[in-house]
This record gives sequence, structure tokens and C-alpha cells, in this order.
Amino acid sequence: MTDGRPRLPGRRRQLAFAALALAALFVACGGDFPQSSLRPQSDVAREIDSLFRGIFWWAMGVLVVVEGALLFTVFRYRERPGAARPKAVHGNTVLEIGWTIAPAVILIFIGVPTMLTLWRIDGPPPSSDVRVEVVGHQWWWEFRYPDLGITTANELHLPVGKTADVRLRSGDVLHSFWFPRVSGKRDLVPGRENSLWFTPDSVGVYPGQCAEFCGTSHALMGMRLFVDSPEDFEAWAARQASPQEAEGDPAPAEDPMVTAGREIFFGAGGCISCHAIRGTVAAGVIGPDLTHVGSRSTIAAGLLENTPENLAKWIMDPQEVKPGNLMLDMGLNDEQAGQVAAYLLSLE
Ligand code: HEC
Ligand SMILES: [Cu+2]
Repeated sequence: MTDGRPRLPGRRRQLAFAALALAALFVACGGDFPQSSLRPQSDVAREIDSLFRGIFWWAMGVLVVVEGALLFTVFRYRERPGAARPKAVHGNTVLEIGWTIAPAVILIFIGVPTMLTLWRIDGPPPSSDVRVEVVGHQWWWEFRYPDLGITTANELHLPVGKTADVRLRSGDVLHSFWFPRVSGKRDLVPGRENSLWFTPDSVGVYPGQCAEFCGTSHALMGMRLFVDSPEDFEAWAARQASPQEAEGDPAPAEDPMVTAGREIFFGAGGCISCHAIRGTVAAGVIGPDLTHVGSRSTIAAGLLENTPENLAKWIMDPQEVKPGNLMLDMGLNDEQAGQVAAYLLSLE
């Protein structure tokens, strides 16, 4: 190279680079994606998914035709040395009628299935096997089963193959209920009740997420859906519905940690001003119902695994774990937090 211009990479090198870049791009498609609505696991999620796929292929058709025409024109009529100027044309009735009618027809093929699907999934549930009331809070989920006498938080259990009839309310600001693989998405609006329904069709655990910005820790407002076999659901529901023993009434051979933790929870810890434990004097309504908190797999809206260490960490410094959340630091030391954690884990 003597003219000082940078040397362009050879065509081969360009191709190899493009292939590598594409490969890198597609590697990103290989994950597990537990929150992908493209892997539907309920009647409603399947309807939404097939609607999406239909619209996707129409859009692909439009892309190919329009981009094809564009690329053809760009290459076919590009300026070449010595070539004559192409003839300028103005107006073409056939083309213009064509590209007015074609989009209208495509919109009918998209619009009709869209409206039919919307009416179906927005309509009344085909049956109402399990009624659930969801209340969104900054930044956690309250789940109540009015027919089963259950109140819990952040972990929703449903029996497989049964239609869940879900009512959605907000305790404070806008939130949005979304288990991408199962439920469809719907907002929780202050002062108004929304509803949705779905019939989960596969046993498993599905993560969900608040999908409407609701403040500082919105991103930490997760939830989990456990789709259980009928027997597992039955067993879970029976346990959740039972109250705990009254305090001052400890089981005979109780762990001294648990006894100490219970004392702090109902006394100096001040926990009962915000939390309820059914069957006891704890009847607070600011925070999650803790009657069976020991049976949950996670705490703080899916943020931490439910282990003694994590519980103690949360109790000692909830603001560090989830900035801005409404639980106060009650000033417990290491030992006290460990004892309270032991007590909470005993609440299965
Ligand atoms: C001022 C009210 C308030 C007080 C007092 C309070 N909490 Fe909380 N607590 C909350 C709120 C609100 C949440 C939900 C936080 C979130 O996830 O955003 C919570 C969450 C929790 C959780 C997680 C529950 C779950 O299922 O995710 C535990 C465990 C807990 N608190 C234990 C305690 C203990 C133990 C005490 C006493 C030392 C206590 N809390 C005192 C308001 C309070
Ligand atoms: Cu949110």
C-alpha cells in the first residue's frame, strides 16, 4: 500500500467476521428463559402466543416484500459510470390501488383474530375452580384464597388443570401482574378491581414479575407460581389454612432458639405491628402474612432464598436488601435476628 489509504479487509475476512457476529448473536437465544411468553403453559398463554405468531408471520411477509422491493430498486437502478439516467415516472394507478388494498386485507387478517382472542380472554372464566384475590403492594404481592381461608405472600400455588379466577387490586400505586409463561398480563389499578383467568396445564415453578413501574424497588417485586398436582395442592392448602398455636403455648420439646425468637417477635421486636400470624395476637396488615412463612421457598418477593441466614440478614437490615421498602430496621442484633429467623422457619 503506497497511497496511504487504510487497507480494507479482504472479502473473506469480512464474511468470517459476519458469520462470527451472527453466531454470537444466536448464542443469546440458547438460554432457559423462564420468563419467556414464547413458551406458554396455560390456555390463555397459548392463545396469546398463537396470536403473536400469526401477527409475526404477517409482519415477516410485509418485511420481505417491502425490503425486497427496496433492495431490488437500490441495486437495479444504482448509478453506474456511463449509464443513462433512468426514466422518471409519476403515478401508477394499479400499484396505488394494490398497496392500498393489500394492507387493508392484512389488517383484517390481524384485527379479526386479535379482537376474537381479546374478547375470549377478557370475558368471564370458563369455570371458576380456584378464586384468588391479588393485592399489589410496594414491593410485594399479597395472595388470598377467599374460599380456602388462606392468606399468603409472593408465592402463588394453583392446582394443575384448574381454572384460576383472579381478582386484582392495588394497596397503593399501579402495579402489573405477569407470569409470562402462564397468566397474560394485567394492571392493578388503585381504586378499581381488574380480573383475569387462566388454566395452567403443566406442573412446575414459574417466575413472575411486576410489570408496571411502581417505585424504587419495582425491579425487586418478583413472585413465583407453583403449579401443583391436585394432591400436592390439597396438602398445601390444608396446611396453609391452619392457624398457628397461640404464643405462650409452646410445643413440649421446642428448640430454645425458637422460644427466644418467638418472645422477640411478639415483644421487643415490634414485628406484630405490621405482620399477622393467624391464631395469635399478631394481626398487623402492613407487611406479608407470616402464618406459614417457614413453608415459602423465598422471602422479600422472590429476592432471597428462605434460609436462616437470609432471614436474619433481612430482619437486621431490610433497607440494605431492598431499598425503600416499608419494613423498618427494628434494631435487633445478630443473635436476636438468628433467634427470630429460627422462630419464623418453624412456622411451616
Ligand atoms: C413497619 C412495618 C413492619 C415492621 C415493624 C416489620 N415488618 Fe417485616 N415486612 C414489612 C413489609 C412492608 C414487608 C414486605 C417488604 C417487601 O418485600 O417489599 C415485610 C417483610 C417481611 C418478611 C418477608 C416475608 C415474605 O414472605 O417475603 C419477613 C420474614 C419479615 N418482614 C419479618 C419481620 C420481623 C421478624 C419483624 C420484627 C423484627 C418485622 N418484619 C417488622 C413491614 C414490617
Ligand atoms: Cu412494579
